[in-house]
Amino acid sequence: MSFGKLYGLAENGRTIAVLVAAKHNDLDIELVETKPNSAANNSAEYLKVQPLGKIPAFEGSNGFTLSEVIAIAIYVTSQNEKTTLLGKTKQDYASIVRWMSFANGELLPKVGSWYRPLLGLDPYNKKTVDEISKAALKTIAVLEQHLTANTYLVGERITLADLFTASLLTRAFATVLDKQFRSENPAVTRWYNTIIAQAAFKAVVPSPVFAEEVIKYTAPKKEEKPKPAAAPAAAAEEPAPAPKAKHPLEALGKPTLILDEWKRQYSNEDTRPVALPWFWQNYKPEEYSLWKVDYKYNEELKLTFMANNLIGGFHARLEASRKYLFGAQSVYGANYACVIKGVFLVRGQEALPAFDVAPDWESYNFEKLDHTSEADRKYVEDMWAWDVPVTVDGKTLEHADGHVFK
Ligand SMILES: N[C@@H](CCC(=O)N[C@@H](CS)C(=O)NCC(=O)O)C(=O)O
Repeated sequence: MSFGKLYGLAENGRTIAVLVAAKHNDLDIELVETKPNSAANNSAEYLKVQPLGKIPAFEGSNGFTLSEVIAIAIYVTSQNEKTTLLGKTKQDYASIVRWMSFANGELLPKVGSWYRPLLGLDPYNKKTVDEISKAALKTIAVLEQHLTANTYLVGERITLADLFTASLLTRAFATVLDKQFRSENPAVTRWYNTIIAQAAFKAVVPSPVFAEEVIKYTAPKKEEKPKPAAAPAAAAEEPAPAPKAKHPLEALGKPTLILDEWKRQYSNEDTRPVALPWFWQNYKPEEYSLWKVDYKYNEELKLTFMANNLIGGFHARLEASRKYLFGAQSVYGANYACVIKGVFLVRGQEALPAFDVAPDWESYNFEKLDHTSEADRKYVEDMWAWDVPVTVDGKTLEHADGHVFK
């Protein structure tokens, strides 16, 4: 029976820490994918479990709830009366909590502030990133010094402190603790490699990523668009009161296929057996068009979670067109060999009026699909169902992650 639910994200270090601790004790915990700052974790219900709407948060099958990752990890670990992960003595236990607090309160905020702007998750400022990288390295130096004299963080065997700290460092190793860092910090590197090779760790993170070089910040691609043609002279003479900018697609009027109704079907019904047949029965080709929307610069993509962040950012920037669009875009493939593909349903017969609200629309190729073609219909379904791989240059790329714009 499941011990409880963990609200978090599979690639999130704090979530990984709890899942690894649970795995080590053979506790079955269900991960409920929860994005920070999303509507779901700002619901009154979620805030009862995590009052700040952050992740991770725990909800036991017996109704007990807990927030704060250190508390959750200790609670999960202590379910096994015989666990060795919490040390032998009171001093061991206090030292374990010391390292967990160090990792959660000192290390993660600093390495996170280093890689988050590089990943486009926080605003980028070179000077700030340079400064924080120095602070992060100074903090990791504490670990390097300790692990030069000690095999593990506490005592002579692996404890929760090791599993926890290594979990919190997974994204840092994937992005900023590069080859050069690793050669300059042999003790931390040796220790990290030992911890990630543990069965419980491997079960949660089968192939941790190691950055070759510190990832580079790439500004969103955006080309200056020519300004729309000036209004006719007569109109220009009499300045009209500033009208509330209307979306150009509003001119198309109200369609008979209500987009929200389709979005509800997609969200609430099983995709293949119910939602997709509903879609084709109700699709109005004179009101909407279907578009393949693929990323132009796949060769620049590195880690799949970074590619997925790119999709998330694009969708956030499409907000002004939410009334006119539905779509799903996904990352297919693996780290360093992935592509972004997807299909959108667009109000009207052109893609641009809906997409050019996002400054990075030019990073995507738009290809109109034909709803009467068997192959195109299958393509739409596959892109919205996320259950089949794609073939690119003769290689099969499995579905890795994605975002639905609805
Ligand atoms: N003190 C909390 C911090 C949790 C936290 O900051 N989680 C991040 C993700 S790793 C989050 O939810 N961030 C969203 C936000 O700060 O709004 C804990 O230790 O569990």
